[in-house]
Amino acid sequence: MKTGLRITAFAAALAATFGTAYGVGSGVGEISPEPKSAAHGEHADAARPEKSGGLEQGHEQGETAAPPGGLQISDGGYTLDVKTVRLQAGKRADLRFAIVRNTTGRQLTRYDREHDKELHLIVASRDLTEYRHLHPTRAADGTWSTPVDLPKAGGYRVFADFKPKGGEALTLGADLAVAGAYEPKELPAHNTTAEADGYEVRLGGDLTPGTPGELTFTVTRNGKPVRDLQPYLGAYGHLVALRSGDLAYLHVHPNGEPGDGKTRPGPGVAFTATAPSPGAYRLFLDFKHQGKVHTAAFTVPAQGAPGTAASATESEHSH
Ligand SMILES: [Cu+2]
Repeated sequence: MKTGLRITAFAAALAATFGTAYGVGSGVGEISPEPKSAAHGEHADAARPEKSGGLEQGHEQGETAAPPGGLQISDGGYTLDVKTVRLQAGKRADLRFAIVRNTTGRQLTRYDREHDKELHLIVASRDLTEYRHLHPTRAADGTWSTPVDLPKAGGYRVFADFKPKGGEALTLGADLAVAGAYEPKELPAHNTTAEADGYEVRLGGDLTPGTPGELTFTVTRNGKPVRDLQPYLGAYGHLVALRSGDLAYLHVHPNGEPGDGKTRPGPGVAFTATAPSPGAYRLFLDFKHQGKVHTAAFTVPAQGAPGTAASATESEHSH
């Protein structure tokens, strides 16, 4: 997708809505913070004419700045109720939770599927050295559960990424404690190549605060490009970016999809990403090859201090 020129043209306008999501072109594969409600509370289900297309099309320009997803346990009229708030390090156990509608106190049972699933669950350690992307099963009463085994003790964050039926996509986040001897780790150093189960993944491109940029992951094995990646969740890769320091959640998807006539099954998988702020981000790429899903992790700095770029200075005046 050659959206670069359009993106450049929009740069000044985008800067004014620093931290919000942007709609560009068809919207396929764009990356931005999770769509958020401009207004919070009871009207989460009310149709918003400017937000009709779900996760991908839900990113529109011209909205007021909203925080990235995952920072709140309750948003858009829904609350993440984690029923298992404590686990034991190294012990496999069920993680149970539900999405509760604030107005009724009832557990949500009707969802719109996104990327093949009603709900995506991400579990990450606060130090960003542990990551799980899970697809729990839902009981008829709306209680979700999935087995999880977290080898390291410490503070974790649980993210539920879902779309209530007819509503707006949301990512809610809640804390999870894993008991055991806790050894906080430093954020892994900036890297542009990562090893994952014998695969090497190379990252090209940059994260620039407030500006969409293309990130390309190239998958090789034994020095040979992998050209037969398999679709996973409707794409050739699934990328989650978490901001170091507060674990703000950016759910991102590739440019193009399998079967669109132009997207190849590797070795490159491209995304368009917008960092909501300067800082360090941890990127987790899931890809599927020969029937197995692998995860490659990267630490990526988003460069540029606030106020140094002309565009960032402009945003000061827009308040
Ligand atoms: Cu998922």
